[in-house]
Amino acid sequence: MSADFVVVANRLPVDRNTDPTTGEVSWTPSPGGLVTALRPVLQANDGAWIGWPGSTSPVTLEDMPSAEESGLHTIPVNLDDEDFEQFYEGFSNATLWPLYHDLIVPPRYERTWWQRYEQVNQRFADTTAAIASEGATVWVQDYQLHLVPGLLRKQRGDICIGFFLHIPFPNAELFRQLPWREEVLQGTLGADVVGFHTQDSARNFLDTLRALGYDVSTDDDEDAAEFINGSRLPEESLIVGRVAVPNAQHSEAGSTRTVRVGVFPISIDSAQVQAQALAPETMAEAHQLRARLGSPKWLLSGVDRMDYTKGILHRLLAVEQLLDSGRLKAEDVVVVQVATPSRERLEEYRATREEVERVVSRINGNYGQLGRPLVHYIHHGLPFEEIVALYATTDIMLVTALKDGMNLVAKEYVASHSDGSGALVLSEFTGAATQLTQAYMCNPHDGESICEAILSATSEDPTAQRQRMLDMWNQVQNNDVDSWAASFLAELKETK
Ligand code: GDG
Repeated sequence: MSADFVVVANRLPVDRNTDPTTGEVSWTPSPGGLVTALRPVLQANDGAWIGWPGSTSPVTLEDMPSAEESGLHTIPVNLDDEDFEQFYEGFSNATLWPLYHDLIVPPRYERTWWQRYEQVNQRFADTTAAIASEGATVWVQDYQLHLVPGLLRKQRGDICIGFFLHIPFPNAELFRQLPWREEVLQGTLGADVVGFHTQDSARNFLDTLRALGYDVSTDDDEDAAEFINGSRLPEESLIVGRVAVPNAQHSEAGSTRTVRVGVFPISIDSAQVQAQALAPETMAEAHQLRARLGSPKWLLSGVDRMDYTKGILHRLLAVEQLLDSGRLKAEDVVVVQVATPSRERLEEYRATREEVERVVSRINGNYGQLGRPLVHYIHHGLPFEEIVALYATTDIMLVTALKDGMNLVAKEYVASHSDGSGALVLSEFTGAATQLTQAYMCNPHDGESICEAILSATSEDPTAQRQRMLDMWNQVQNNDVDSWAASFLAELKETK
């Protein structure tokens, strides 16, 4: 097949299931904001999604669900065990992830991982080059695929390429640690439009390029501030800088191509999450859940992947500090922490889990009663319906990431409280903090700051608190994932 619009992402939006007794293979859609937003564009343009099916057993195109079954064409790129270890766990998640999240744990620089990253990126680029029709639009997603835009442009000068980074881009000093910094930048600059969640990330990217001698120009920053506060139409995308790069397509010396660098804060399917939260079944489930948790005065919750960037330990220590100091009474509080398993073979992730579990058990040991733990901790995924019921009944949502590209949990919580109930404690180090400015902000590196944000949420005048939530709902409602995708794609179209 050939497609006019191609999304390239590390993972396909479908999960492969093998029946343990019959060995029969089936596929279930893995719904996410990205696929929801892009499905209409994919369908209107006979589009395709290229990605890894999620298992290291090889999958052929014939094994994939038909477009009728899954609602879109899915094209597999296989990873074997070594690819998984070196490209995915290694270079993507033990080199780039910690480097881009400001060295919360030290990044590891391994030449074999880098070589594997190059090879796997080449495989993604080759698959894309074979699928994309003449003049197609290709949208490459995230840090696992930095080299794809450059590799693709070498093969296919006719196509229009976008690249979006879902995680933060670090400052120039940090990024320069990466032994393969030039290659990563050059790969990314194969795109026509490079997008980030925040101005900070976009500026870091441009500063890095400037420091390394690239020809960078930047736009008016005042416009940028206006957009972030939501006063501009979301369709008006925001380009904050331009980079002139040599144009390999033209033989004349000095011919250049312009790469636009912009801010496109991702969002959620706001109306869908709101509708789900307001559905009678969800309301009933939320009610029952609260009763099962002992109908506490204050229900505080966290929902995260078990990742050291999310500050799960920091929020639990803050709750413990509030209990120890008597500022919160154990009989008034219940905490729910859902921490879904993530990257469990990496040592830092195992250590994070152990630390979190130690503190959960210490708090419960000190403050729980028989049949009434203070912290309810779940280390497995829950159906999204249950997550929304939890959001709906939560009085204070704790989003205390040490560093986060955006953080969709914060937006999902706001969309589950469109009536103005609830309160959001939000780390200033999330992308979401640039948009949800009415949250109770905290600096998660300072335990006392988290404590104060929680106490403010328990004590502020209810009318003021309601206004905060309504303002944030207004922001999330008017800037949903559709407008995010539309603004990026409109920018990309303009470069054609
Ligand atoms: C990366 C960036 C950026 C969580 N537990 C369960 C569950 N979830 C869902 C949430 C939410 C999603 O997972 C998590 O999204 P985040 O944005 O909070 O975080 P990352 O996974 O780290 O995402 C991040 C994002 O990319 C998008 O660009 O915002 O900064 O790090 O949707 O609801 N869903 C279900 N069960 C769970 O137990 N069903």
